[in-house]
Amino acid sequence: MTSRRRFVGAAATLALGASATAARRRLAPAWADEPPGVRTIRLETREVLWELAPGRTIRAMAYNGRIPGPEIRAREGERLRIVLTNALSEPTTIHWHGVDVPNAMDGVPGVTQKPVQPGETFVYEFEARPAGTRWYHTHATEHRQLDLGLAGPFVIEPAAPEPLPADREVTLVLDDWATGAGPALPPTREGVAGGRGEPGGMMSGMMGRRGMGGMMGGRGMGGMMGGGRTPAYDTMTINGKAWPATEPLRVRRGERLRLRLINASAEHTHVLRVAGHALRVTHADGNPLAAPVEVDAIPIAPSERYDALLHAERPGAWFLYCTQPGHADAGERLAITYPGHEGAAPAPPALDVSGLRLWHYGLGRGRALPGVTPGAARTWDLTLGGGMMGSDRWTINGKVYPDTDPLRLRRGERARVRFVNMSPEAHPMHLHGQSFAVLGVNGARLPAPLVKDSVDVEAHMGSVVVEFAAHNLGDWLLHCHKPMHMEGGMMTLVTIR
Ligand SMILES: [Cu+2]
Repeated sequence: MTSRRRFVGAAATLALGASATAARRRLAPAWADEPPGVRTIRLETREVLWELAPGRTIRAMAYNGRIPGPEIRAREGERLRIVLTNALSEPTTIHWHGVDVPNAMDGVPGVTQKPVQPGETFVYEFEARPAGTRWYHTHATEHRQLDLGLAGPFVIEPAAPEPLPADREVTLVLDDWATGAGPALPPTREGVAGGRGEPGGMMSGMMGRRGMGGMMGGRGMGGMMGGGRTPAYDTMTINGKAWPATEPLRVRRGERLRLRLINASAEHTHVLRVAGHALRVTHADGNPLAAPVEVDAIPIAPSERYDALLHAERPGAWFLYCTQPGHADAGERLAITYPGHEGAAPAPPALDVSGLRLWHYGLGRGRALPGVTPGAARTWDLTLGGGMMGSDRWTINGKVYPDTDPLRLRRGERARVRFVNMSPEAHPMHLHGQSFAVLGVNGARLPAPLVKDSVDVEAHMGSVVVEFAAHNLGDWLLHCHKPMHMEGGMMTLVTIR
């Protein structure tokens, strides 16, 4: 954009002989009020009719008419001014997930800003950092607006070149939908991202869920399940489309692709696999690992991101798909084709993951987290609870937001948070404003801390220990990223003064 603006400005001056400023104002009024060194991006929220797949069109909410919203690409440190115009008939805000924005730009209604009312405009301005696969999404009546499509990818390119370059990048946003048009998929209750230390433990959890799926079969009124408010999710999409409407990925032999995987789902963990190919995980939540980790499939909890390298070295036609029960059939697959195999039908997705190498937190070695200096850390124990007997009440230390106790920190202090999950569902816990290092999972210390901003705490006494340096001033939300759980109370504040 910057170079294009310069070019347009220069061309106009040559052609018209007018002052560059006047020419620029006439050609592109939006740029006229743009301070030097700032790039302006415009996002408009509005209701749309969105075709998930042929014959399955729904009333949804979109940024700039697209689901997911347009990919924002920025250079690390670049100053962005993002102008949000709300053309919905209800208030909204945008949260910049994984970006260390100033507190007033964080997009949390009632905490960092007033909700943006219908017809209003709000200007977000911040420096894009840290580098990595980030995303943006609504933070207002999130259960409804996130479910209806208000999310998009946000890629911050590092100032230094990536140590493992790729020939091409492909961003894939995974999402779950409750359209009321199909049988309900089994819920992802227990969580698989942490891995329970052993793939075997994880598998038994998955078998358990498959059993639950049968019990949860029918769909209730208005696409909602009978017990509680969890919608009956029936459609899974990749970049806003369900198979067979997903866009095929055409690759050449020898090509190296960087897949940027973003789970924008409200409820479901996805286990992503490319048939016939290994995946090399290079980044967790956008943050680089010290070395890539080769796996066969990657569990991704809601709000998590993984970057993975795919080396195209097996000509044919293959599915990229989710191995979770029902997901691939509900739309979560796309065809990967090599030249000469464009019309070929890939083998049906194999859902059995026994014997496969599955990513889990214990496999990744993160790099040092900037700002985390040695020294004593204050520790908070947060017990995640609620959800008993189908209740919609989700708690931290027995309390429901806004009655939860804030974690009060001074800038520069180090905080250690120990999550223990006493509830029957997994909770992907997300901290705003700064990333944390994951030190331990389910009682085992990780070989090296993994830097993330969301971490899945597995159900039934799963635990996670994280640590961060309080460096970003303000009031930051720490919450479960399943919107029904956050709206049910599983939120607290981290205040940094
Ligand atoms: Cu939760």
